Amino acid sequence: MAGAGYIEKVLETVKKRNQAQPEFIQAVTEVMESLRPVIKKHPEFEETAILERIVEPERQIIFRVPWQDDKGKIHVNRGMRIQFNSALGPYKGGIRFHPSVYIGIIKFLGFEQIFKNSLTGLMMGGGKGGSDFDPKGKSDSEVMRFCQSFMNELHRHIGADTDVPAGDIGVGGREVAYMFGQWKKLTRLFSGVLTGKGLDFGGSLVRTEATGYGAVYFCEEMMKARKDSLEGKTVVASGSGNVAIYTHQKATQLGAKVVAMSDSNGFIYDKDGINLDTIKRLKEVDRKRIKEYIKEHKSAKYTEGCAGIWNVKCDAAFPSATQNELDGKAAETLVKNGCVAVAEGANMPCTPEAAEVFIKNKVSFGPGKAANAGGVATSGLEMAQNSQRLPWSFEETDNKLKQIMVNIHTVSSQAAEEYGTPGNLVNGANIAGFLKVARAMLAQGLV
Ligand code: NDP
Ligand code: 2IT
Repeated sequence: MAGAGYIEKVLETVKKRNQAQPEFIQAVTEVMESLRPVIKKHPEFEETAILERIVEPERQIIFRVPWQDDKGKIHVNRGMRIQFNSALGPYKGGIRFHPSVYIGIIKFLGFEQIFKNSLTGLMMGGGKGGSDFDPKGKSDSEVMRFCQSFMNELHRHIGADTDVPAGDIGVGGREVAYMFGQWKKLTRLFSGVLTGKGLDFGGSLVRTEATGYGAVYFCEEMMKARKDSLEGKTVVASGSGNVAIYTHQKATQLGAKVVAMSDSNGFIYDKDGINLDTIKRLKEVDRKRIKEYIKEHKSAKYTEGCAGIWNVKCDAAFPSATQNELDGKAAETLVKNGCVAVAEGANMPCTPEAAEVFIKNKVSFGPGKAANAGGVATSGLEMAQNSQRLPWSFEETDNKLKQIMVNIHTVSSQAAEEYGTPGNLVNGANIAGFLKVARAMLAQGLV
């Protein structure tokens, strides 16, 4: 039978080559499992070793990042950029600063990014970067010096038509701006080399809101498919960073009530709905812990430990913090409590066991590479505006974002159906994202 044993062979090599990188193996395994019917239908992908090629990054760059703290003490962090796949366009993907970063995390993120970027319909390849630098508790000057040192090496490898980084965990507008300043100084170029820039120097309206808004637009499409909507629904969104904050904002605009949010220390529950102005001030301006919220809102309760958030009863859940934050047991609790939709705002926040529980119980489940594609999609729109040297209005950009999210839901649903698992958006997103990349790789020859 065409394809028999091919997936197993590829997975075996991936496991052997990438030992001690469980997140990368997890992400690859999920995609490969989805691709079984595709490989059967398209023997040309096996003949041209598309899978062997797609799981191997085109290039991996690892570098030293030395920097001095405010007291003059020298620190050395590790920086990296994985340029995973350029079949569809320049490498594109965020940069993560978090102490847990190592090559396996950046590789899993870069791999996911290939298919996510393909789903947006824009011309973007897949990449990701980061460092084990911890921005928590650092002064602005320390963060600036770190970003400058990081760019001292990274600038050799990126460019508006080569590789275009953006933000991710620990990297927001402040860090992108510092990196952009250093890029400009080193290269004497003012170009769209990074996205998520400030609005005064080439950033796009809606990029700040885009991932959260996009996740909610995607969830609304899943609700529509169930002949329902988010209006009047109770929502839980984990995390309290960029994605969670703008998920809250859009879900609330659509008539839902967000009752729980978290950070890595614990979660807050407010039955009246969490006040977003307070969260934005605490998190975006003061950079404080979420437990401070209860000092200002007596109706709210704080619980130590972030995993407990999934015990909060809700109709829709948006895991928007980090990988593997929602396991099989948490998924069962959500199902028992009546949750009907889960949209992954974060990358791979649900374990494979959790995803299985949702799919088995007919919970509408939007995998990250589909549900959180709004961020990178709007980065793609920022690149388009930079090329045109023209800014677009909020409304125009938001409408394009919404259209892209609706389209991702449509093509993922169609692929799921066409390849034999109707309603399974994990399979659908993996297949629809893969097919475009695979066709492009095939057409471009053995490179
Ligand atoms: P932020 O840095 O703005 O916020 C991250 C949030 O998640 C914080 O509340 C943080 O809490 C929490 N968090 C981080 N690590 C952990 C952990 N190990 N355990 C528990 N909580 C944790 O990042 P973003 O909001 O930008 O990113 C969140 C997720 O969304 C990530 O998975 C990212 O890859 C994904 N994503 C982001 C996009 C974007 O455009 N920004 C686009 C698509 C996906 P604390 O402050 O305590 O660390
Ligand atoms: O995971 C992601 O898609 C992001 N962090 C956003 C990447 C981007 O280039 O905007």
